[in-house]
Amino acid sequence: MHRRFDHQAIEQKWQEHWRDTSIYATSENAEKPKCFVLDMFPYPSGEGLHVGHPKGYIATDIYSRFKRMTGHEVLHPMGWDAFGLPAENYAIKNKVHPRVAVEKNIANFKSQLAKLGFDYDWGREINTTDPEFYKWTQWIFIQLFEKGLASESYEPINWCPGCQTGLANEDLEADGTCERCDSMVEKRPMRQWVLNIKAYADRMLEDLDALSWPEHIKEAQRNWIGRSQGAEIDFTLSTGDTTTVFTTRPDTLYGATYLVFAPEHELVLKNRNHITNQTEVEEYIAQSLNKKEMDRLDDTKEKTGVKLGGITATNPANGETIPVYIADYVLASYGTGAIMAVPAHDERDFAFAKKFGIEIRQVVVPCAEDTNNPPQPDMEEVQRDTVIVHLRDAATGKFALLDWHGTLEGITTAIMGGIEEGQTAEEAALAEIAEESGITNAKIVKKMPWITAAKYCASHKNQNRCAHSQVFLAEVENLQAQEPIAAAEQAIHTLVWEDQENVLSRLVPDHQKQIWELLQTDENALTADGYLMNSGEYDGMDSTAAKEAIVQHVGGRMTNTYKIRDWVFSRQRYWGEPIPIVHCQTCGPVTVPEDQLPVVLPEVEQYAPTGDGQSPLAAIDDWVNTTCPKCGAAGKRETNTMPQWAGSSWYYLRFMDNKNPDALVSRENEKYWAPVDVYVGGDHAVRHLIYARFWHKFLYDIDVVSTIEPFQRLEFLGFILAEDGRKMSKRWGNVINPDTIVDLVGADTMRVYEMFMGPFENTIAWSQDGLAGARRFLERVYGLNEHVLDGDVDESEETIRQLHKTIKKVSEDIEGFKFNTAVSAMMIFINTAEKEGLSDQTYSCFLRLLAPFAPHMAEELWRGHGQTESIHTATFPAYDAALAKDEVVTIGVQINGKARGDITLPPDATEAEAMKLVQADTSLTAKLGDAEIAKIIYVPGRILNILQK
Ligand code: ANZ
Ligand code: ZN
Repeated sequence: MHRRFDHQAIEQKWQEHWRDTSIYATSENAEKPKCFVLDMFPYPSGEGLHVGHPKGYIATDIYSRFKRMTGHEVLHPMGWDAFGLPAENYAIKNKVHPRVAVEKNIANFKSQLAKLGFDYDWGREINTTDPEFYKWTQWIFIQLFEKGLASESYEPINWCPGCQTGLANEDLEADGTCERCDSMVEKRPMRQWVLNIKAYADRMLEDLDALSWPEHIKEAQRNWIGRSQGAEIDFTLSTGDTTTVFTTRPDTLYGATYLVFAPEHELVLKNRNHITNQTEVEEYIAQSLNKKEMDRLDDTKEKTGVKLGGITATNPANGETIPVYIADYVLASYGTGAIMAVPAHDERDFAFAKKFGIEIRQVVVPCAEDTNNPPQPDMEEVQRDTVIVHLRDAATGKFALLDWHGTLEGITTAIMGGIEEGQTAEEAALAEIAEESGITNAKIVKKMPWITAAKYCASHKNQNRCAHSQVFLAEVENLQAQEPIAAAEQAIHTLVWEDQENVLSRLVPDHQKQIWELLQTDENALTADGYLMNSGEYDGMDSTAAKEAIVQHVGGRMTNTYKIRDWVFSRQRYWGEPIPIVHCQTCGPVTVPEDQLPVVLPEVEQYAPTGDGQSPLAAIDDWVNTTCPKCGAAGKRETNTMPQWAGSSWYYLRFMDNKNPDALVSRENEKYWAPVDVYVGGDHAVRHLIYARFWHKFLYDIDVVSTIEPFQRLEFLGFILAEDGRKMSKRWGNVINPDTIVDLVGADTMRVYEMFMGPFENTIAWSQDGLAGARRFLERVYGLNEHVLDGDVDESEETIRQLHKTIKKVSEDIEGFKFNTAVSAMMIFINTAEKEGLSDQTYSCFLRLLAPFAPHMAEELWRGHGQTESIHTATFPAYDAALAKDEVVTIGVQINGKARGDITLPPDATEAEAMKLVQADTSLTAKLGDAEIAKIIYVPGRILNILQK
């Protein structure tokens, strides 16, 4: 008879018991190795949790329980990121004080989390809005200020008209809208606090390599930091000023035919009296200030600009006088806000120069090596000037190609040949057409603006050649007028006419292909590397080598520039940490002394934003007016507050020592717990993870922490979508509340289901059928005691082997965050156990494997089996490697008959098990796509072939 699996009674009973016996309380226990497992702490929204939110919390719960059972002292805390716009906007909308709303929301979150049976040590709880917490956020700000990393700035910043506050670059979507409210963000000049995050850019880049983080997050961080290696070069203006440009291509300096300033550049303002077309210039400046950065960067829009009348510059490489423009495609905030424009080799400059009729001068020759006849290392290189001609028959649209014979057998080219003494390139082109095709009435249609080159070995001459080619497009109207081709020419090649679409594939070697492609796109700059031309003494030098040489020659400096901007750190809103600064007429900004921290956020009547660019705090006179901590004169408090990201930039440290009144974390506790061993969350590839790394490195520099990185390992979680495949949202009415699921099938079932859904990092839709499957599995586990053998009956060899394999698999999979395959290993185990029976001891081992996943049921069965201590403080079973050894084979997986990958499985695995592995392999599922499966051919131990409709 099956006992009824009464999840409600069981779960409630054990949750109370665990709480009463404090089995999850954490201490700094030097006897044990530590493990700090951390979730990205939530912002307690008014909506509460939906079933997607706990996915990461379930994973860390399993991981932390596993670590506890394998002998670690575990820190697995939870807290609240409760400052910031969402809390404040919610409060304004619902007409309650943000503090009251936050308290209520936290209570709700806690009750939701409690139902899931998590092992948090609530004694470590933190809340970023608690003055005892934000005291230390303010303390860090003061340290930053004192080290010169926090300062006031007056640069125009992003202003969100919806949220009525300034924002950091990180708070904007790619299209320039506010990440919170979707309003289009404007630029507004206003006083603000900024943190110099750029000072840490190099270290943040370099230290990424050693982190166990998903590669895509590291890449997102690299891109956000955006280091460009290049040089600064000084140009002299006719006004006597010197201006510095930043360039990634100093090798192209000889091709810089004009200079461009960002319209906002200070030298433009400074030199306004020299400018002869002042009105035009001022109009243009006004116009660009109104443009969004997004539009200014948009390369599909036509370039605009104005030449500065009366001002020229000198190119420091060749002494040439060049014109100076202002144009909004140059941004004031990047590099030095001024560029040397090289239209031949930069797309934006190319488009601009075409429009304004500025000289486009090629200085880099893209050069290909002929792979069929590569240059030989010991032969001398000879330069040759050549022409390459693509000839089109106007009547058929076909192109003339030459199939070569003899030593050049296998090569197919356009018509080509050398330029003789005294010949122009055009004359040479027509002469080659006549010689090689016998056509004398061809006309040149187009001369390509660029010279290209190929290096090859002319073995009959025992020399390497570097052929510089002018490229032409020619056309013939009437093919009748064809002269016989000389016998000597006929012997070395055959002329064939090819359709346009076949030309590219027919051409050999690569250089010929490149030329053809270039011919299709003559509206582009040449951005590739090569060797230099038109560059004085540097002609012929490789462009990479020429960079430093030219920079040195003109007295420039090799340097880096970064995309990452200063972190705009002030918000004109109420619900944030007050910035601990007093403004004094004589002393300027002065920090609040440490013994006066925290600067407590005062109570206000009106906490809605004022919209005039002032924080609501500015209206509270008796709070604002104070005395200067330095000189005692009258002073005014800073009324801007910190951004939402302040508290989360260091909160993980406070969990290590959350009640310490004297330090944000004691040295001993930090030494014991740091760094976070595993950090789990999604959605914060840059912002939070960049800010926290920056603050951590700063805290390292001032000797508060002992590690250079906060989060050694990061596991990125894939989200759970609603059953309809959309994001869960009130808007779509598809939100599932975890409370409902817990009432219906129990927390253990929901936990097992969410882990079994698929690979942890995948985004997967919720399925009620899947949930039912997890429940059936647990019901079978619940009845497993009926298969426990009497003490005098021996367990089968198969059960023993299966147990050890399962222990091994579950241990390794928890460590590797492969929870789905850990669950499936346990499912396979109970198949065997039900069939073969299992010993008392095996039963108790299995319960301990299950405990991290289904803590309530495991505890219930464990105690029912005569145990008096909690299963969660028991030791995780170890396996015997010899018994766990899997007899597995790797078999090929074909999709529609094509080999697409492989899976590793026992030779006797079923088709369903094989398909499960396929489903768990993202590269295979990607190849499978959505097409329905028509048939599966599975030969155990040999092959799996999936045929689709
Ligand atoms: C001359 C040049 C020649 C450039 C060439 C490129 C190619 P990344 O890679 O994004 O860092 N640049 C510099 N400052 C700029 C600014 N404030 N606004 C707009 N463009 C700016 O880009 C660096 C390149 O972007 C620099 O190198 C400069 O153009 C331009 F064949 O200098 B270059
Ligand atoms: Zn003062």
